[in-house]
Amino acid sequence: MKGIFQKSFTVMVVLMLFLLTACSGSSTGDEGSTNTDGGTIQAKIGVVSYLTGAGAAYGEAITNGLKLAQSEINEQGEVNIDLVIEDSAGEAEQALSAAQKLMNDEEILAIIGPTLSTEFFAVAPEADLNGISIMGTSTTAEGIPEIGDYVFRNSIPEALAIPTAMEKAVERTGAKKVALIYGNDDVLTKSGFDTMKKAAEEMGLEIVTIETFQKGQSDYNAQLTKIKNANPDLILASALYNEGAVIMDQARKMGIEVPFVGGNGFNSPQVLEIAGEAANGLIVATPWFGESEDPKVVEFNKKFEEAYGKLPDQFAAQAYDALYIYADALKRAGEADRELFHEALAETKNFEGLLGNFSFDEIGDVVMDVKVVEIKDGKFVEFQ
Ligand code: 1QQ
Repeated sequence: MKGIFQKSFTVMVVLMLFLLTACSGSSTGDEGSTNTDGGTIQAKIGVVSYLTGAGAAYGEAITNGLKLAQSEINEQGEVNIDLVIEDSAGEAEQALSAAQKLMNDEEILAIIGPTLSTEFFAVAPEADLNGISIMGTSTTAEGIPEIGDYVFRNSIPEALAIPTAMEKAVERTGAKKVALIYGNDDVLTKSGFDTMKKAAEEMGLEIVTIETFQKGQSDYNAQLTKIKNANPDLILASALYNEGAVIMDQARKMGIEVPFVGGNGFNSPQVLEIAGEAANGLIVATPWFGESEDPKVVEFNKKFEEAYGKLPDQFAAQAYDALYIYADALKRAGEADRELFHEALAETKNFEGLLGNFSFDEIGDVVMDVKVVEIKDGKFVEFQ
């Protein structure tokens, strides 16, 4: 009698435990998974962003774009995304330790960021080894998606953007002689320079001088004097905004009037903020044009301004699209599982975002159109 009672008691306990687990819907040990709640797929996404330091405006725009997308996506109800945001301060080492913390948390499904290519090259190989998808929303240096299968980006590579801007600039100005200036201690600014030099050579332009600088430099007199004396028709500058804007300001003060062609680092309203009038004559390529009449862009501008008190820039728009791309992959994956998510993400094709039609190519790089814009009368306008 006692035996039967004990047996049925054990069966009852096992049954109750089973029911409890089934009802809570929690999955134990399943990487990247969290609860599915009434049909909504719950997922935690880790974000590593440049939130403090000289280039913090990049990270601020990115995280604001992500948060706006998050609130809309969660409101739609099919998926519910929790963002776990870590600051990298624009430093590769800090980015790596922040990313390691995220990767070691089994509830983190995938990662967005870090912001700079310099940081991304430290983090992405580790993410790839750990089998966790990572996507750069602002990283444009050569070689990023090639890091591995789990590595993606939705930002336009410099190798595509810079030659497009250079061609337009040369076509309009008839430039024949160019001067180059670049930061030689940053992966992106170095990569942008390599692209500029190669494109200049291919276009048959004469390179009259090549100048370098370092992060945080404040005086560019030596470099700009050489550039002025070499008398170029166009200056090709590969810099992040905080150095790039100061270079333009000092160049104009020295009487250098020729246009600048910049890389992705210049795609920020911070250039105008810092350089003011001196930023006129900057030409850059970008997938984003804030003045577009596309209703999606108009709506995004409105919501962003309401939420953050200023208009979005390219970095905010790319981050916003990135979270929607993740949400779309998550829906197709059907559950917050790192492996299923990775497979679905890699298959992203013809996603219609703020930045137009978007697909990944076979290595996780972008397939999309770029526009050329210039700063004229203190404003980014379409290049004519
Ligand atoms: C990179 C970039 C920067 C401008 C991002 C802020 O393009 O580091 O790749």
